[in-house]
Amino acid sequence: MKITQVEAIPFAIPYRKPLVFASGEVRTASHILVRVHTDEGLVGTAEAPPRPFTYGETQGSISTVIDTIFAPQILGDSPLDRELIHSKLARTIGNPTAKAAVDMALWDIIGQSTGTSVHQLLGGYTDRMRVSHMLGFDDPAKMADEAERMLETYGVATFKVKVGRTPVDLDVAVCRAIRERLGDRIELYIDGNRGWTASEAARALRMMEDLDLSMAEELNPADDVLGRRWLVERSRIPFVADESVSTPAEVTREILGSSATMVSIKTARTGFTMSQRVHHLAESLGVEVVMGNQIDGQVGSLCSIAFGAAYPLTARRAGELSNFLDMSDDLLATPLEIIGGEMLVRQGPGLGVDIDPEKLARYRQDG
Ligand code: MUC
Ligand code: MG
Repeated sequence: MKITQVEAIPFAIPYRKPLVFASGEVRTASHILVRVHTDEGLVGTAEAPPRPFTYGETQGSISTVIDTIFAPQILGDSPLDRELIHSKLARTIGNPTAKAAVDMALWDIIGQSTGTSVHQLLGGYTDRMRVSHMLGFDDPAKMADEAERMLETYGVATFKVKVGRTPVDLDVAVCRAIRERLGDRIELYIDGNRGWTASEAARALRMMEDLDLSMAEELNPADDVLGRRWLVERSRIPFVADESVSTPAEVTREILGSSATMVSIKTARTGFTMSQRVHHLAESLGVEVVMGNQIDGQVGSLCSIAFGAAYPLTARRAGELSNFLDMSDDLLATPLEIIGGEMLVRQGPGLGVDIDPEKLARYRQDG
């Protein structure tokens, strides 16, 4: 089997409820749908979300790097030879979501060609995950309303609250409002997207000591090397590295450098092949993980759960799988569902991505 074509299709779907956080905001899902074709007629599909504020990629840069560098490098290769393909992709530095989408499309082909779900190829530990929902910046009452709605409508009982604004009291008030509204029915954790300094973050954590937060993510930049170590040493809850660990090597550096005590795994940036390495590394180091959300659409969320439910370590905590609910529409013919706070893995073969052709025609931007 040989790769005959790699498509990078830009599409745009507006958000009903934009997500605003310390490093940026998303109002439209302007993503790239990646389709890898083979001479046996199989097509692998995945999605790349451009996040300029996190990785420097844009919709234009992702389609350009795929069209002009990655596709010519891998045409004629077998989708089974992932290590060969990755050695070629690695000649271009950066571009994590472009590489990840190509990788996941290859796994989709391998699953289809063997009649197996990607989830089982990866590990097949469980068929479901508990779901965690990300809450972007807003007023305390509105954010508590949204958390209550998610709990009542979907049974979602884990919330990651975006923080990192100054003065820190703004975000402390939000976390307090959510905890007061929903009590011990929910798990609450925070993500600063590098918005605070070490001392601001330390103050905020002190002010929230009674709120039973379960984790704190990227409260200040990992590049504030000593400030970050100082903060992590004082934190009484696990400190999650997210955007500071976009490669396995960065995981090693941040964990061994005591700049984090947990790791967020995002298939949107490490695909399945590199996410496996991050997972195995975390497991070997004895470090907990959380399945993160790159503000994924349904295709991306389907990939996250295929990976997250494949291993005990990734399935242990609720995965961030629900923010596609904030979009006005999506591309899948059979939408993902969240029931009783859980999402089921989509059965294969492959990833089970069923793109609705009419929706793709409506939202694609390449004419
Ligand atoms: C998150 O966990 O940080 C916001 C920026 C980004 O890169 O991902 C999102 C969610
Ligand atoms: Mg994060």
